[in-house]
Amino acid sequence: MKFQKICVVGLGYIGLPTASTFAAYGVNVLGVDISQHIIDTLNKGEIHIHEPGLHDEVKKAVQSGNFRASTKLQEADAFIIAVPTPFQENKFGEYSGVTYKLADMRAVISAAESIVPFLRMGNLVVLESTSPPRTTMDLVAPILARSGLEAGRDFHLAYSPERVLPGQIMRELIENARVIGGVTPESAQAGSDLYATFVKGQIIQTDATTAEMVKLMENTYRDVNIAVANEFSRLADKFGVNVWEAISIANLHPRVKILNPGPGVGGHCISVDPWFFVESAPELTSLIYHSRRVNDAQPHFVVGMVRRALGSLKGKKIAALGLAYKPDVDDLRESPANEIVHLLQDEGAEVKAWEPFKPDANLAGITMSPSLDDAIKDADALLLLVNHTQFKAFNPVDVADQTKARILVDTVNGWNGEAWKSAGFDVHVLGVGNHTTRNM
Ligand code: SAJ
Repeated sequence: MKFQKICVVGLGYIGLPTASTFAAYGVNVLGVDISQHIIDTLNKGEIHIHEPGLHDEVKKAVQSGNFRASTKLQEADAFIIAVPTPFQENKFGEYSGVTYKLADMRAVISAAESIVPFLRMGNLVVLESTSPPRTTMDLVAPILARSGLEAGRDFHLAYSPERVLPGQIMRELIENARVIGGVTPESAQAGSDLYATFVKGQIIQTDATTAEMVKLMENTYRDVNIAVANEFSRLADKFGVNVWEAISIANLHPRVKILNPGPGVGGHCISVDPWFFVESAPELTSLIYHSRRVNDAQPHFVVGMVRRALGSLKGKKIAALGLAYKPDVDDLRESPANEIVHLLQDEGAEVKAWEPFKPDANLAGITMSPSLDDAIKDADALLLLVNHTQFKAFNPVDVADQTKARILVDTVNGWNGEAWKSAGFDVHVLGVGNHTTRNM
């Protein structure tokens, strides 16, 4: 199938890179979003989100005439839905005494509804938004049927999840393997034809519900594995063991690959997607549910560490270093560091946060420092929350000169503890128990 013109509905972290990449490969792309501000920004060749390489791509796409943004759809050969699927704010599910979060599918519903008037025989519609299993078949197909056309008979319908890593989206979009789940084999083929425009990785065709499950399985697998690493960190703490050493030894086993413990799991994917399984089948997802709970509780474990290092937190000055949800990104959404700052403040600590990727972030209830200097000057303790590459280059002796703090709490094993000890710091690393019981 040939695609001369496509509409991408939703111009966020996934929709915009996808739209601009299609444009770069010669497809005429109409990007659609409900925000007039986003539309105006993009049509000027500017962007509203940070992702390495994206600005250049969008600028070129606009200049070439291949990309235009609008709040209104038009007829096209294919429509891609790439809108957010967050949680519902005020509604929860309940099963056997367990409360779980519910997906808010309103953006997918209205995106599908907006396509109905423009849908024609032979078109292709692709849902990319991460969604609970069966969304394509049971939610999207019936909405599109309001056009009088039937999915799989009159037009093609497929689910194709994005699987790109924030920070490397532009490269991974092209290089990663791509799964396309069709409501029929012909729909899967049409989806493959579309993404073959730029995807260099393998394109795998399957049915829509399998593709939905694949996406959720990938992120759930990671969440469950981080949960076990986090639980190991608590056990190591209890038994006077260094979890980082123990993990590196265990990982020498040819069939073991334990992930890193840390202050918790953040971002808009891994901490969200497993709930879509729980919501769809609470009676079958005890492990997934409990892993989520373990990871969500990790910020409390960190606060316990800080309390152990500092005693009562009341009036204590803490410099929180790094607020992003993971290393080397500027995305502060759903960040465990953010939650930890709030929990410390709830116990009376005075926290100054420094995030080099967004020094002037405006976060409710958090005091941001404009510089490292300002954050650490009067601190009683330094709290390392994210393993940014630039933090690793810090010289402990220089830092010691700039702060009156002599306590360091490292939640990511980012710094060489011995060097910081030599510079006069009392060092507490997450998952490193007190070795007084060690027998060698
Ligand atoms: N984390 C740990 N320990 C680890 C690895 C990660 O605590 O060993 C934490 C990170 O610090 C962060 C969170 O987990 O807070 C998530 O980070 P991540 O790098 O694991 O993943 P995301 O959320 O940035 O991107 C994930 C990716 N999925 C997988 O690796 C299976 C990406 O490929 C997906 O496209 C993306 O979710 C998505 O959009 O779904």
